[in-house]
Amino acid sequence: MSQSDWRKSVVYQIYPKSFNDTTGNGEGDLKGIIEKLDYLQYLGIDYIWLTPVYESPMNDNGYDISNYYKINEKFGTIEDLETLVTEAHKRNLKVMMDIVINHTSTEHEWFKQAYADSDSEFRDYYFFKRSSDAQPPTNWESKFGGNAWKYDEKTDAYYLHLFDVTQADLNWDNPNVRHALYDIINYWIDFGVDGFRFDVINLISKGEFKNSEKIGKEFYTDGPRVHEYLHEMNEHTFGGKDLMTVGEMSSTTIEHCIKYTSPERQELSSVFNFHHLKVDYVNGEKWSNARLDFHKLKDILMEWQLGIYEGGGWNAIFWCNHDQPRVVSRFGNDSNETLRKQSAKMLATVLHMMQGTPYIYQGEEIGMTNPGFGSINQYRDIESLNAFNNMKRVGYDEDEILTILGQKSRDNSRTPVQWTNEKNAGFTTGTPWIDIPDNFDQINVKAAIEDNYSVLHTYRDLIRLRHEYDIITYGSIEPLYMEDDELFIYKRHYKDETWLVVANFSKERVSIPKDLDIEGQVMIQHGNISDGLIDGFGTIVVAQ
Ligand code: TEU
Repeated sequence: MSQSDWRKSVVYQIYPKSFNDTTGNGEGDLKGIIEKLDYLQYLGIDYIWLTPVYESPMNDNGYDISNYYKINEKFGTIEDLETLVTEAHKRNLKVMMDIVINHTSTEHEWFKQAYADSDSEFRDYYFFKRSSDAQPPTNWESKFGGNAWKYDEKTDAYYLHLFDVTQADLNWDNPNVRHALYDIINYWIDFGVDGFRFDVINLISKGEFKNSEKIGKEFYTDGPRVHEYLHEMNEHTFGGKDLMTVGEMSSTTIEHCIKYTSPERQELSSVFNFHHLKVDYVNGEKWSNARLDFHKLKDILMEWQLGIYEGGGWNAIFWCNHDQPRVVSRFGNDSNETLRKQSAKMLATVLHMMQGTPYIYQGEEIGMTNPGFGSINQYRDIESLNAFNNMKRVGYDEDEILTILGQKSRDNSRTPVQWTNEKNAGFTTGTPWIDIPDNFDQINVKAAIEDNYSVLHTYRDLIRLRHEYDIITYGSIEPLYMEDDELFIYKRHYKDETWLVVANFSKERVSIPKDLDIEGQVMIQHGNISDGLIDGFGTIVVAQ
């Protein structure tokens, strides 16, 4: 598949720890992925995005890397990864590695030397700063709660960690850091991977270290030299090669994302943004008990679709990943099987008919739901546990906290893939590292394959349509009836073709706008449409 083909590709994200366990230790592994490659080929996807499998103390489940050149033995061996890549390629599947280069684990050799000796050559690989008034250098906050600076008494200095205290931010202003990171990327290019997902890559350039009104974001988000650094990284590594790259952009803007992904700027191929996944935050606060703001969702998605397309950039489009709740529970309806399947198909269709590269998160293709954990003891994620303690400390009662975690926690999407209705959903013969919701007896891959009307077959249809029809990849988009309270309606235009997409985000049967012509060749339809009405969570795509 050539570089240009990546634009017609669909990416499947694997969180290895929860994908498939072949050792019985209760955690997924590389051999478990190899076992499922035929399934992924059957699904029809093109790329596999592998979240980090490098050596790591796993405080943040691998996003705290202690050795970029070694595989965490919990996942297997470098030979297992070689086999995975080889077997994937045999099935015309490409492998995209996730690489975390905004920060390292504090167990990385660079940090250990920097921390041990303030005169070390690695001291300037990180941000160690003295403070005059026994306060942290700035009032910046970690995205996992608390201050973003950790004091080291031995050298009377603080080091910066925008995430966990065991994830020390790298100093990209130091060319030795940048070139050491380019060596790592080139190692994995030579290994034979087909692309990279760059973790929080728009945070790498820190501007001034000053006190902030916005936890520090304004000083390091889309920082002053970020485009310069990305272009340099492109030139020294994947540039000009048949590799797809995607940058995870935290709190970014359309303007920056056009710059990140405009081919002539030679930075990245595509970017993730998260603005559409904050429409159920109250005043931007994730840990709040709120539901979908449908108009905000439509507005943001269409703003980004139009902005990036007209700007010549490239979106990565997605509902779910390992940091987000399950979309069918969040924006659909998982209260019964009919509503779960119908709303999952609707959500899949409305996203996959948009412009950009779609990402499917493991289990999304069968409509897996949030697990509805009833106890804090079932939670595993450092962000969730910090949030629980922080909310408890400021007086929330435990039921309210569990309701909020049940809606927003990253653990929601980290429960194991439900393969069968057998013990532990066929994920492991051991004790799963995180509980599996009871609904695996109904919601599992085996049942989905056997059910012609499953969510899975909708995803397979959508992937096939993207591969077959250029309008989905290259067409422009035209939002329609944005004022409608239940329907998400837009058109795609390409050459002399027009496709109309109508999706009902409510569970009620509602009227289709009287002046909307829905005649045409039906490309995909779920739910009954008659007498000017569309079923609850009904969807239709017609070529006109
Ligand atoms: O996530 C970036 C990030 O900000 C996430 O923490 C996410 O946006 C947030 O949890 C939503 O509330 C990346 C990785 O995807 C995430 O798993 C890592 O924990 C984080 O970076 C640090 O590497």
